[in-house]
Amino acid sequence: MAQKAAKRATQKSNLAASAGDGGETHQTVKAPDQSLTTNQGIPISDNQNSLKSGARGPTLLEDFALREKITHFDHERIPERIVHARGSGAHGYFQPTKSLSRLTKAAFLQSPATKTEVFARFSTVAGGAGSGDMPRDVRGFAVKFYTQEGNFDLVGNNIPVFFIQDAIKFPDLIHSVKMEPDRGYPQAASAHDTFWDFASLMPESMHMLTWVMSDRAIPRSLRMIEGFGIHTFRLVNKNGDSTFVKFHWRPAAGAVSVVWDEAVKINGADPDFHRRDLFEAIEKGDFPEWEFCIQAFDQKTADSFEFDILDATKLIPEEVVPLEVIGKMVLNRNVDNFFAETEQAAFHPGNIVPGIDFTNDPLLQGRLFSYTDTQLLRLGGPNFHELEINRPRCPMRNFQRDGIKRQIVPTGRVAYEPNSLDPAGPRENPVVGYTTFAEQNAEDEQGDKLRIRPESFADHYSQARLFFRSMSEPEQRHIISAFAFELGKVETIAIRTRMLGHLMIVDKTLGAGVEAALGMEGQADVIKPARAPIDMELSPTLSLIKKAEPTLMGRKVAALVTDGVDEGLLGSLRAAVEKAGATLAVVAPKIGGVKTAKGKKLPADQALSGAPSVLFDAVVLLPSQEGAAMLAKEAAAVDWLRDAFGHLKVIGHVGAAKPIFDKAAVAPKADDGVIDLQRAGGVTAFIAAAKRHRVWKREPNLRSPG
Ligand code: HDE
Repeated sequence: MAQKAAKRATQKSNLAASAGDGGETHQTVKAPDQSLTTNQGIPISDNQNSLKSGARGPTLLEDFALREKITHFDHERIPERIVHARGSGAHGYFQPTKSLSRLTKAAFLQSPATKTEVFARFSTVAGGAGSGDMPRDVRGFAVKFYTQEGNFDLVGNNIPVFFIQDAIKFPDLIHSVKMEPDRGYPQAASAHDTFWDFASLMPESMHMLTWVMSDRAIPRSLRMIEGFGIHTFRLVNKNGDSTFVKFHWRPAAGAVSVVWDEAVKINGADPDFHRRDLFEAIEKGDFPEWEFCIQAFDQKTADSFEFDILDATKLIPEEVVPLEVIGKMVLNRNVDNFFAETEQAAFHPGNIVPGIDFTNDPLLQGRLFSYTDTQLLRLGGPNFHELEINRPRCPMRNFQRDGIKRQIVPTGRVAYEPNSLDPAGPRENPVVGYTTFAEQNAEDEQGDKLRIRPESFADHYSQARLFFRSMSEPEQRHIISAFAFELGKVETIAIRTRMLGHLMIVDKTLGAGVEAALGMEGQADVIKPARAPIDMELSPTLSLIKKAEPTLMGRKVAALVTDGVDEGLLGSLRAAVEKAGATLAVVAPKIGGVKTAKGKKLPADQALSGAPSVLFDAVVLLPSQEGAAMLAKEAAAVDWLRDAFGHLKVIGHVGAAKPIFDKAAVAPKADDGVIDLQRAGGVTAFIAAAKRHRVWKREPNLRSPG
């Protein structure tokens, strides 16, 4: 006992600890309110040993603490989302930049003084909850606004159009992209036969496919994606006037992507790349921010389009209907508990507030059924609205009762309405209550019951052509490479030739480019489009590269150092990087850090083995002469440089790094994105180049589309 007490006294922790008879650690309470308990509140005396009959005897069924703990553990998992299973969320606020009263009566959009709490969840679509963050995939962009008139959920994506026009095709689409049912792979990847089989038989998916094969599907960060509500919605003002609207989110940090080879490597180096990036940015106060914008238009404008505003495979170019900024969203608080908040968050496009309304888009109409239905299974019953993350922040009162896992305890004898026994109870409110916009303007928005796709939905190629032709040259190259990569993974030749046939209709350069990249020249099927595509006015704002503003805000620069590093240069680099709004990570051969040229200890942020250059936006190599000789023999260091160069990053270096450059076969003056930091103005030149994100002109010498 005395020994145990002595041991306890030497413990650094504020908890008392001792070793049991088997040498196991026991940490015991210091204060009475610290007692570990069962879920029933019964204090637990020993959390290390189950109850046995004799020290080496059988475990007793009577051990309620053991039974409760294991039972709860056995039930920890809930069904993951059938789509968008992999996601990351954060809290924040929304604030209008002006009053939108001219278009909507929605209370949260009336005044810049109103701040509305929000919860946002970003996700991939195809993979399971444990899949990596970097597949080529659409990203979900779901925002729950806890407004004073109830919850409004804008459940969108980072691409403004969708694969299909009618909800009845959604299970087929998702079955085709998920892992194939007999073999159970591939996980989180569209590069397989079933997806392209379905897609190639679904001409309406062509526009979305060009987006999904573009850089948009491999974003650099969740903080750097655009978001779209996709469907046409309505805004309704206090006079009852309706205006059509498309919702957009524009990231303050710019919309930026990585290159495909980088995405593949990031997924291996850090499968949580996006989740970690979001969490860490918020943790250090670098709050992600988006502008909330609308494209508002009337029926006359809608009628002037060559496409149907109810067709979710079409967008409205910004050049035709400009974006109007109406507010901003800032995410400034991480979740406290991933499961309780991010996992249990239940979004639903049908969560809508007065002043916003649906349209007859048949995809949206189907979604209005699906989301509640799926939560009933996933969250185990009809009371998921009571979970902290889902409950409205305004009062909620009605006569719905009971159901599994009910938390609220209603009082009184009345659970119906009308009633005379509870005159103070909840009643209809015809003044502020939600009223659906009743007027349907077009003749074909009402009538006989038909299973029919309107003819106005029949042009499946014009906007795919618009998108491809509006891209910059590097982006077009990436789209061709992406199609070639994906179709190269498709084993069934007939699926490849069918897809090639569609791509030929979209754009000859695209179709022929993919044919050549596959080595399948002249093999495209001849496909007759339901409606011949037209050439639309190009929309440069669809291109990420064309509209990119030079910036380093929120980016990460890495410095690879060794013993003997010039700390003066590192210091001025750090100051310049931080001044530009980015962070500098010191990467060293060992996590213990290095000794600078002046003999000072320099701590490392990361060890080279765990920090390949794919995790950073721009890199510098600052080894000493001896350090460089050592790193030139280290594959991780040579790859660090080779990959940074191959991924078109801006690279700063000192002369001593030459042996690493030689080994990586990169010329220290390869192009104006490889910068000698020791030359006059070297650091400034590095920052200016890094702000341009990538050295696109380097690419054609490094890889062909195939
Ligand atoms: Fe979803 N979708 N979806 N979807 N969706 C779900 O709801 C569905 C569609 C989107 O972070 C599910 O809670 C149907 C378009 C996001 O929790 C489910 C159709 C768009 C999220 C569902 C669509 C989306 C979901 C699965 C075709 C962009 C994640 C789990 C009519 C505008 C929300 C869940 C989160 C999630 C059904 C099409 C976006 C099954 C039937 C188009 C961002 O209800």
